[in-house]
Amino acid sequence: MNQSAKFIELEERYGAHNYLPLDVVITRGEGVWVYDVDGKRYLDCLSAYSALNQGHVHPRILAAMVEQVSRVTLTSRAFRNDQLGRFYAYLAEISGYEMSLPMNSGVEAVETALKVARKWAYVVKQIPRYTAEIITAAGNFHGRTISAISFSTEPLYKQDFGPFTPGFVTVPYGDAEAVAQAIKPNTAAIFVEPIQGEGGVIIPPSGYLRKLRDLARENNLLLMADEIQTGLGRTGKLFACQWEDVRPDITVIGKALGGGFYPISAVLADKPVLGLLQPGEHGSTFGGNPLAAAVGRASLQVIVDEKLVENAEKQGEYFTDQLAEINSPHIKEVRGRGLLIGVELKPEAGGARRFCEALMAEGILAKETHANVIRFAPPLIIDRETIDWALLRIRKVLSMP
Ligand code: IF1
Repeated sequence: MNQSAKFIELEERYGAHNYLPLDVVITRGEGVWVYDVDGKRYLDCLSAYSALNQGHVHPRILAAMVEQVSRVTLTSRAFRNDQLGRFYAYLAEISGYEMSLPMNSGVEAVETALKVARKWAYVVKQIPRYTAEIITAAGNFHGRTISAISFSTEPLYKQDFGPFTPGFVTVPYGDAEAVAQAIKPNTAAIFVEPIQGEGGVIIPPSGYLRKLRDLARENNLLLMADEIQTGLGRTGKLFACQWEDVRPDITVIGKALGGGFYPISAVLADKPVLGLLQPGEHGSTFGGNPLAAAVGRASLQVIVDEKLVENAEKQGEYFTDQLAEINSPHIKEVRGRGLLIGVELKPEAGGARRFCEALMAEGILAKETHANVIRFAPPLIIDRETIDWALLRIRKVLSMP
């Protein structure tokens, strides 16, 4: 029995079975590479769903973490700490938003943003209490809480988990006219992903976000973007909304904000929105702790100093172009923005999973999304030589029968 089998057996026996992972047991990561317990090396083309934009165990984030971890890790927000303010200030400087609110997981920041939008609707827009509606898009993924699954359109994520949270309407993604039709006097906000990651790397028609921005302005609504997966450089801009020069009223980030070291998320907005929260109305035991703040600031600094946004754009363009040139009978479409790339296979290709398994055998870790899309989203530190290394193997796998 190899080493892996033992660990897989333990997971299967004692853990809940809410995942079906590829059977690779990772024991070490460095940059774009991970190593399994049997010593085999793989290129990480998932980056923990974009939480590892800076690569595995980035030395600078590691140093910031170690420095802070031996000093003080948790104060609670009952007291102040000397890290949080510096994290806020740097986030404001690079994001262009006046304020932020730190949480831990992505979905907590989503919930926080939804609460803020509802409060804004009652206090500022003055719609009748508890009638607020938020417009969301079909095919969305915003996390796993009951409210987030309440407006999911994926049966797998919600069946047997009701009753659901009211106050959400869902319209087709990419269709600004459908959003316009759904706006009512009690609409508080429009909430979308600029590109749907889990939805299968779905890039909306150009002009979509711009139109939503205009609709929100004309109808006195908040435009809210979930940039948890698309933000922090992944698509070749700091935020994917910048591809259309759109600045949402609220942007939610997470994943790479923690550099892969620590769960850190945040809601970004200006004072007229985020400033509405009063002491005691919202909080989190761990949100904004000094360790998170130090790691978060270092994670952002790496993105800026190493020009990861620019590298994502450049390498992403090359990677996508090269994938699009692959002459495989299985490929239906290649689409991508920066280093968020989806290769959609034809229905008759037999599903993306078998290709991900074949890629794994070749030393590449990628994860299917939906049944027919292989997602390639390596760390943003990847270089051209490594992409060429991957392309050789991807071509081989896509040429199998
Ligand atoms: C899983 C998916 C990706 C997200 C967006 C909020 C969240 C996510 C746009 C919630 C999280 C993750 C969660 C993870 C797998 C992964 C995922 F396939 F499920 F949809 F990335 F594509 N908004 N996405 O992508 O953030 O609370 O998890 O920190 O649930 O298995 P979280």
